[in-house]
Amino acid sequence: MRPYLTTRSLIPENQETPISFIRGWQTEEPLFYRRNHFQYPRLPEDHLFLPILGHVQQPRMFSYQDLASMPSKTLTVALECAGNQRSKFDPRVYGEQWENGAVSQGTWRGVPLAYLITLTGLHSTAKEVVFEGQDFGKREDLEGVFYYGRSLPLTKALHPDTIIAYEFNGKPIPFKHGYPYRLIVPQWYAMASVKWLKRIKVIDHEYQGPFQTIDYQYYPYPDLDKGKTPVTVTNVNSIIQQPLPFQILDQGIHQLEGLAWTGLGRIKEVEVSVTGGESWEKATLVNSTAQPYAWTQWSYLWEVKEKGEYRIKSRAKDYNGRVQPEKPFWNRKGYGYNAIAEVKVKVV
Ligand SMILES: Nc1nc2c(c(=O)[nH]1)N[C@H]1C(S)=C(S)[C@@H](COP(=O)(O)O)O[C@H]1N2
Ligand SMILES: [Mo]
Repeated sequence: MRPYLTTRSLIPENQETPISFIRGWQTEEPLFYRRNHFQYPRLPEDHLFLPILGHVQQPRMFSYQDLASMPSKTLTVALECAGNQRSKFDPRVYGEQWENGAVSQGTWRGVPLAYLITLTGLHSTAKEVVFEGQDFGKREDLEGVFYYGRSLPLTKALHPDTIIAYEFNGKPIPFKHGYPYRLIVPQWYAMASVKWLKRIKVIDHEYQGPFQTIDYQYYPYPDLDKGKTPVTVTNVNSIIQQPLPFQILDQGIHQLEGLAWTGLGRIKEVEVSVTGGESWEKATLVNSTAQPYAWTQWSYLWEVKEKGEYRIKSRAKDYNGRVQPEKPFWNRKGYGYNAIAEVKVKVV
């Protein structure tokens, strides 16, 4: 049997990738996780035109031909949903109950937004850039209808690797992943990478859309809005792909395998414990320096002589000194889970 997506909800479609079975550099479309707040949009006739307007000197409308003829960048980027592994929070929290498959990696080609902004110019009052998707619908907590929209501060919007993508893994972006244009924001959790871009608007204040100010905020207290902070940069994280949870293994040598990624710099080290966290050994990193925004594969040869139950753990560190914690940072909406990964196995 071949691996398949696991459905968390059908309307809207939320499905996780079979991450234990993903090898190599790119997650192909059929196995790439899907995260949607609304039903898929119906694209209007003018969907190939992308306007940039607002606090710019010269509003512009870009056609597909315009974009395809401009200087482009091709980046391999691990996209992780901020709610990935939400099901592991204790006490439990509301929201899609993702296990560890709301993360995938693709190669995106597109035009740096900074390049497009050189063509429109900016007003001195410009503060944020708002990205609006074509998809819309109702929310449980507010009256009315909302488009999916997010903003970026100017510094991140104008980062040379923030791109308006029009290709995924060498082809036009698949419809479910944002055709024809998708914002790709490397290093940030994937809520920032707005699909089905409808328009881009430069504003002179802080964007107040609900996917910015209500969702994708860390709420540290169970029932208070106090102390909320926005979800932005992806935490340092790792997972164990092999062995599988509760796998039964023979005595002998086994290759432990997994992935590690971070939104700040690069992965420096992955440590593995086969003793439930008492002792740690360094794993071997594959391609840790190949692409700055891609995940790193790790492996470790484990020789097990004694029968019994084992708790295998992995812990990643990045070059910014961040390391996966023992316990996750609990927050009311369940974002940013990155506690040390664990898999229990039995050796017989
Ligand atoms: N227009 C639009 N963009 C969106 C979303 C959405 O619902 N609508 N979901 C965001 C979230 S929360 C995630 S995790 C990623 C999921 O991207 P994928 O479905 O390509 O995996 O898209 C982001 N961009
Ligand atoms: Mo997400």
